[in-house]
Amino acid sequence: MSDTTTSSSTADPTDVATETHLRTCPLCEACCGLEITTKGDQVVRIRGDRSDPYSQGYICPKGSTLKQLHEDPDRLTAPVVKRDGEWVEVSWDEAFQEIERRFDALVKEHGRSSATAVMGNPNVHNMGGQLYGGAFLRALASPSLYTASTVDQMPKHVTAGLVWGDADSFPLPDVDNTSYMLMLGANPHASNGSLLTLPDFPGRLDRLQERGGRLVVVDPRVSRTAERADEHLTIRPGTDVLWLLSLIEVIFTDDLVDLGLVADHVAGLDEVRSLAAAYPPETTAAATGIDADTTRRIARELAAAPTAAVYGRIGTHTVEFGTLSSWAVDVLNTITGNLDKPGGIVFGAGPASKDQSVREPGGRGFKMGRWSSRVSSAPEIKGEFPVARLAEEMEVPGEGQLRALFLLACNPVRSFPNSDRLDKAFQELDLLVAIDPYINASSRHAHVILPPPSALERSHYDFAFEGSMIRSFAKYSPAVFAPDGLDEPEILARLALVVSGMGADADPSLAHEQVLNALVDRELKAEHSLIHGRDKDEIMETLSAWSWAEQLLDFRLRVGRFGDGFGANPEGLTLQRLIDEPHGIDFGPVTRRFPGGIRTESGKIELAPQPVLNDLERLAAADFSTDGLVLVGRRHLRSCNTWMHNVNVLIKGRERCTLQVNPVDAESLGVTDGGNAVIRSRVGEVSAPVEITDAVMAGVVSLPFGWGYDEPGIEMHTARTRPGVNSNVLTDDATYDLLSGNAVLNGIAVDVIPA
Ligand SMILES: Nc1nc2c(c(=O)[nH]1)N[C@H]1C(S)=C(S)[C@@H](COP(=O)(O)OP(=O)(O)OC[C@H]3O[C@@H](n4cnc5c(=O)[nH]c(N)nc54)[C@H](O)[C@@H]3O)O[C@H]1N2
Ligand SMILES: Nc1nc2c(c(=O)[nH]1)N[C@H]1C(S)=C(S)[C@@H](COP(=O)(O)OP(=O)(O)OC[C@H]3O[C@@H](n4cnc5c(=O)[nH]c(N)nc54)[C@H](O)[C@@H]3O)O[C@H]1N2
Ligand code: SF4
Ligand SMILES: [Mo]
Repeated sequence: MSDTTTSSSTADPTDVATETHLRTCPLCEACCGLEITTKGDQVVRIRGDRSDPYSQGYICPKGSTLKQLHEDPDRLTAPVVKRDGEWVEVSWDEAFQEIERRFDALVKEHGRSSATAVMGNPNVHNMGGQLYGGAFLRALASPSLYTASTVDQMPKHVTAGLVWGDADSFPLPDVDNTSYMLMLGANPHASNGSLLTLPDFPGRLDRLQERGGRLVVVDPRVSRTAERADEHLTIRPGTDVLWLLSLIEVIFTDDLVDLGLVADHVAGLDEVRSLAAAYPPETTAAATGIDADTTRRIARELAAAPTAAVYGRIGTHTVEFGTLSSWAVDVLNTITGNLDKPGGIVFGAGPASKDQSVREPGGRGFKMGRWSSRVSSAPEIKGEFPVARLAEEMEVPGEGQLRALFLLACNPVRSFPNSDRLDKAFQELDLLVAIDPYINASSRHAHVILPPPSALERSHYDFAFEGSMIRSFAKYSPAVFAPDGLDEPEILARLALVVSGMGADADPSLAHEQVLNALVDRELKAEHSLIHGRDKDEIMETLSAWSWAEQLLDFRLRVGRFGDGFGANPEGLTLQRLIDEPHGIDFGPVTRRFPGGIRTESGKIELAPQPVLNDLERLAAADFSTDGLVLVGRRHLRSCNTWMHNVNVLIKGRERCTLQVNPVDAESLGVTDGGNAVIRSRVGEVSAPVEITDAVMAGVVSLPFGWGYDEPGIEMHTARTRPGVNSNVLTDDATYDLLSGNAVLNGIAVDVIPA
């Protein structure tokens, strides 16, 4: 079902036709449109698709490396099983049989609570994880679950859940239309954005400035984004919450509160006023390093701007009070009249999703802590436990001790805090299964590795990110090449059958049918559905021509907000229509979400939810004394978390895994530019080359995240030539953001000494 425009090439004597394939880059949240030229089974060229209405030709240096990733000799193309310490390539049947043998024995002896799943970032970038991950989890029936959300955005889920009752509706700054953007702890010039799908985010910031808008960046480092901003404020890591509370305080004290379009739907304003009163700018300046006059001025600018958007990301979330920071951002957007407003904060309206705004306000609200973890009693949030509590669940004996882990696109030994501790615990497991293309720091400890096909060998739709776009946009990417192995949906389906006890030889379409039937049944029953009460057989018959993932996609598009409702709206969206418009379809800017989309029990936007009030007491008791060095991370445009350093074009050139040290600190520490330094935290130490630079504020050092490829057993040979060091040896799992379970990855107390 591949859409290709074929043209015969006159220049080439070999007479193999060149083909052009249009698809979305699945590597980061920007979701850029790509134009891929192939000749036979070779990729000739990858460039930005200028006719993609959302990304308009933008591409970063990673986008074209889908070719190198596809061709990487280290990428596994068949399952491997470890026998007597050696990797042996096996058939898919043998791989699933091996898992079945080990898993059944384990469950018989220790029960289902001895196994869990750990899901990593790439799951949100592929249809396998998005559509069949849930089926696997249900089949696994483990009382626990760990995902990369608790090293990332869980604070934003929690506040979205508490404030407007929908944990998966992220507030999106309308960058294309705003006149003032206050950005904290994000560096889209490197990351291309997160919880905000905005291809060419840097270019869009330029245009914001060109049309007279103002960009203010708050970051302990002079990131590339900070450098280009109209104003950059350096802040002591981990103190954003204090500064944001001061902004709120000024807006109340100066009587600048304006609730704008949501004025009739806000509760808790008086509570916010009284609790912010404890944080006038003078009281937070010493901790944050931002003087009171500047804070007052920014608060007034924010309130006065015709449209404004406050945006906080990794740097504000992966800290001890990440959820309070996230909440304070939501409060600021609300009390400056920018919530649910064009040019302010908008909400996604993905074509495969429902229109929330047409319902009455109110809902079941957001519940957390419905159960807790075994060792530390950490509350579940969105069904998950904090990854910072994973190691202890493997280490501490007793009923429910974790003995089996399924790593679904996750590399915890590089991406989770205190990773050396995890590394040791992984070696004690009775069963470790990794769905991963590489033998890396985590999967080297696996008993079985199941490799997914390359990104070019799979079809793609951005279920996760269509809702983070400021326009409603849909695009389908058929596979460029046929998979050389099992597609990820089928890997997950077969794994689901194995762990459900149906066996390695069961027909995987059983798992798919379960997913499809559940989806269709739910929709047929739903009162507001376009297909409420329709004949199921007719619907199933219509879908049957497609492949598995396409059946689910076609269904969701057709019952979604622009869908054809299986004939109810003949002009509406179907998968076939998307295939016929391979650059993607732009349905225009997102429209207002509230009040219909408010899903709290009260039907109000709850600015002062009880869990936040409780956590503010924890904040009041916290120690923000400023002595000692702290470590923050950073990303580079040519990286992608913990796995893309095996692409030579992305790692060549200047050494990038350096410890950045401010000249003032370098002097007192006695470290030299280019020399090595030992960086030591409570939990571990690493040694890295020093880069002396004004790009970090005094008192702060920075080491990038995602490196460390030189340990035994890691089979990533290009990465090994520039291995770098793993910054998560230093991050501490003892402290975490209690309200969301999120790990603390920034603001780590460290000592630095010359090596
Ligand atoms: N110190 C520090 N730690 C951090 C962060 C930080 O800023 N600082 N950032 C955190 C954040 S935001 C995140 S999201 C996490 C990311 O960390 P992880 O969730 O571990 O995700 P990745 O490193 O992107 O990839 C994980 C694994 O997926 C594999 N993979 C790649 N593509 C596919 C695929 O299509 N299918 C499958 N099955 N596997 C695939 C890769 O080989 C890799 O082994 O790290 C977190 N850790
Ligand atoms: N090239 C590339 N792109 C990526 C990724 C990648 O690894 N490489 N990863 C993807 C993923 S999974 C994610 S989640 C996104 C993340 O995207 P972003 O949220 O933009 O993350 P970073 O680029 O790490 O930028 C975080 C910034 O926070 C700053 N910071 C650290 N501590 C604090 C603090 O306490 N307060 C404040 N105000 N700032 C602080 C850091 O100096 C850094 O500049 O990027 C995605 N895109
Ligand atoms: S910014 Fe780069 S990695 Fe991200 S989607 Fe676009 S091309 Fe791919
Ligand atoms: Mo992330």
